[in-house]
Amino acid sequence: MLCRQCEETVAGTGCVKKGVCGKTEELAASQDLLVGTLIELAASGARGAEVDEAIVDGLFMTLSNTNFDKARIDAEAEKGRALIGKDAVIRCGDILSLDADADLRSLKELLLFGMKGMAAYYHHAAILGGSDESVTGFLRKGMASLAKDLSADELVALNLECGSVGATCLALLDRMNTDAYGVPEVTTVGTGVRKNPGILITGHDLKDLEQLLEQTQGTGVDVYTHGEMLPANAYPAFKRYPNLVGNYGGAWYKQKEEFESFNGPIIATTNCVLIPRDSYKDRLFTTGTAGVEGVKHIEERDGRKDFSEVISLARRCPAPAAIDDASLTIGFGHAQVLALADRIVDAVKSGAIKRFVVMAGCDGREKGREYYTKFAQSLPGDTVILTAGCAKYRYNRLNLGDIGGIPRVIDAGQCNDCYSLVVIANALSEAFGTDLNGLPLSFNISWYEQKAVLVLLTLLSLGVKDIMLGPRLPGFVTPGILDVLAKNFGIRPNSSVREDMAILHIE
Ligand code: SF4
Ligand code: SF3
Repeated sequence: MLCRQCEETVAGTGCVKKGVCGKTEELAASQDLLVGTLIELAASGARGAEVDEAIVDGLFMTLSNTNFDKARIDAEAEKGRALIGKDAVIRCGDILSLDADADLRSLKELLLFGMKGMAAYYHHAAILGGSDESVTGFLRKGMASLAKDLSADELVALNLECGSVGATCLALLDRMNTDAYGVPEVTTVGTGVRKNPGILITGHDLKDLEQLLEQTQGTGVDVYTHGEMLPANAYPAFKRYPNLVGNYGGAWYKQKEEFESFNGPIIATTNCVLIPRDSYKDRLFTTGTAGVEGVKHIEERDGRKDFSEVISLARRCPAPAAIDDASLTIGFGHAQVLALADRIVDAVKSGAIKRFVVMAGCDGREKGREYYTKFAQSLPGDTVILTAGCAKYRYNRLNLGDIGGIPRVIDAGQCNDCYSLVVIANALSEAFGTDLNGLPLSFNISWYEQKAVLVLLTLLSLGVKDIMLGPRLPGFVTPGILDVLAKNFGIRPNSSVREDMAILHIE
């Protein structure tokens, strides 16, 4: 195997025996075959809803920390093969087979990983009834292009197109979420526990939460969010459920300890799910594209998932053990921030706010990610952090205060809500009559998986320059391609907090 799609890849170069994430060689081979099948499917010219769904779901299942169930990956590849035709010859879609030239391969990997992120976001929009042929059409074109001999220029253009279609996809998801569940409201969420038994729900799938909340009414079972489900607490449609208690724990990589102490069942709706410890394996359930071998998977039937087994298990379990009892302020989607626009503009004009720093992205388990906590702590009091994704867990308990009522951490929600950050940045550009690069706005992005790759491509397609990326640069980017990214877009790695503050014009 050779997998280097995420930030935690071994030595920053590639997992070759076993993934840091727990992916085995056998599972990696199955995932490569699935990707190869999707490339052939896209190249076959086959069309239709089933084809698009196969590409979207198949790509999402190969995203880091999403599906560790070989049988399900193999079944998905079989589905794709059947759509091509019974004589389909599938070449393996592993990274070495994509191109012989290292730089061209690197550009193809960047494209493939960006498309994995796009597939994940599109899957979420599609669950809520959203569709957009420009997204699915691009995924077919982009996947088919991986099998072609293309020049570096053609591949760079495809990557930028991926980013720009990514913006469309994120806008669609934003619309579907707010149409279904209302506009997120600024909300204070507790992290403490109550005495009832509880169910913990993690991942990004809001529809799963909706069905769980409906089905737990009157059962005496509480519901807690975990990881990327935290922002759900800000939606009006979920706030009306009295048994939605709040958020339990932190980012995905802490789940082995936190799922243990939760005591009750856990539903993993998407990434990030980890291979569980035995201590809670029998309490873990997956749904949707998520999967782990030996862990019960809840299928959807006629648009409904039946969580009765989870609820009855919860009733037999002790209440969760408290981890802490903090208050987190969330819900700063674009609607809430734009409502504050006049105050924000005034604060910038008066000098009360000197700079915004986008610190969106992913969290992860490496010690080096303490950098983001230190960076947030070291920011001067006249700086505002704009965030989305699980990266926020590195600093959302720091109580960084506010500037004249404008919080110093503006949390737009899940990584799925990155579109809000784009809307906010565009509104600032308009207010100040400058392009994005002329604003007092810096980017210090932390990445882990492939949704972050898509967001990065989206920012590049919007013309954003000088993005700082960490904690390590992608292992799939060759020195040659890095040079192109540095020269044309000013992308650079992070280093020490002090040096980076100076580079990002933070005084
Ligand atoms: Fe390694 Fe990341 Fe691939 Fe897992 S997803 S095998 S940790 S590169
Ligand atoms: Fe996090 Fe997995 Fe990327 Fe949604 S939950 S941001 S890492």
